[in-house]
Amino acid sequence: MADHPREVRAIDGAMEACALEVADALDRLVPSPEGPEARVFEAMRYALMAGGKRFRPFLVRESAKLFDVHEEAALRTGVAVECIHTYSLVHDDLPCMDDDDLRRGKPTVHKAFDEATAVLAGDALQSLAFELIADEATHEDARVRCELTRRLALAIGGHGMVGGQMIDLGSEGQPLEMNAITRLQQLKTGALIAFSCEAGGVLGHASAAALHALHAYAHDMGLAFQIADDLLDVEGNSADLGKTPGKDEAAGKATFVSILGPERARAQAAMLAEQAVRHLDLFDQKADLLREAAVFVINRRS
Ligand code: GRG
Repeated sequence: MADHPREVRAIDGAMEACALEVADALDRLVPSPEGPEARVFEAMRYALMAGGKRFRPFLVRESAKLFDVHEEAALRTGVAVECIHTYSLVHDDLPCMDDDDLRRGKPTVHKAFDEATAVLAGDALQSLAFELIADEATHEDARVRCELTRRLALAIGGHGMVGGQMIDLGSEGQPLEMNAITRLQQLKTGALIAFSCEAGGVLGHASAAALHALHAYAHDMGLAFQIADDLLDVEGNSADLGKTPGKDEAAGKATFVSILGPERARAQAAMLAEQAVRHLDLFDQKADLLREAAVFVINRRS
């Protein structure tokens, strides 16, 4: 897929605006450190406020726009997803998992605080996400809040993100095949990306056909995102990435790039991005930023 500089600039601006809104909302919705338990909130805020692209809240916001969802509903749901994503990064960086010192350009939470605090901060970020989604301020319809809760729990549990992480931890030094890597990545990173894309539809009482289209879009775009991540791990630098590159190879992990090689991996990511865009055909121009997001994920540098 061709890279259109003008369109990429459009999404860059939209993502920047979204990231600022998310930062404000995080500041408003995440409790301030107070009392004897203050340290866990300090660690949560440290991890959340370290930046990041806020790509998942952006997906919630753009999918919600398709169904004219109230902005605050989308923002609160996006903040919940960012809390889950940040919890997964905090736990993934722990010595018992990926053992990383750098995340989003800053010392990881267990380095800046300590391991026990990092575990607890991740746990509390997960709880906070569900607290936000279950709150009436997110949506007046309790069935919508239940459906979001159910879908989020599925996306991040043993048959979702945690399951993917389990397979990943067990696969170091194992010669995984394409199908196995695809499933691992669909669970580890794809499921939360899919939740983010579908959440706007759930908030907006979307039809089954619209939800199906968003799921198909997220499936292909999520895999393209992961292939780009694998390429960045090989070709990126820690200044752009804000994390240590080369970890997959050092850990002997099979990735899309180790199996396909960089050129075929790049071609596969471009094919998936084009396919993702086609799944949005039933939506009008309101889906244009989602269309651009599929191109953004394969051209990103961090
Ligand atoms: C510990 C339960 C548990 C799960 C961890 C998602 C995950 C599972 C680990 C993260 C490891 C990793 C680097 C995966 C690659 C894809 C990914 C999630 C990249 C980081 O997401 P970005 O690029 O990061 O959206 P920012 O910092 O921009 O938010």
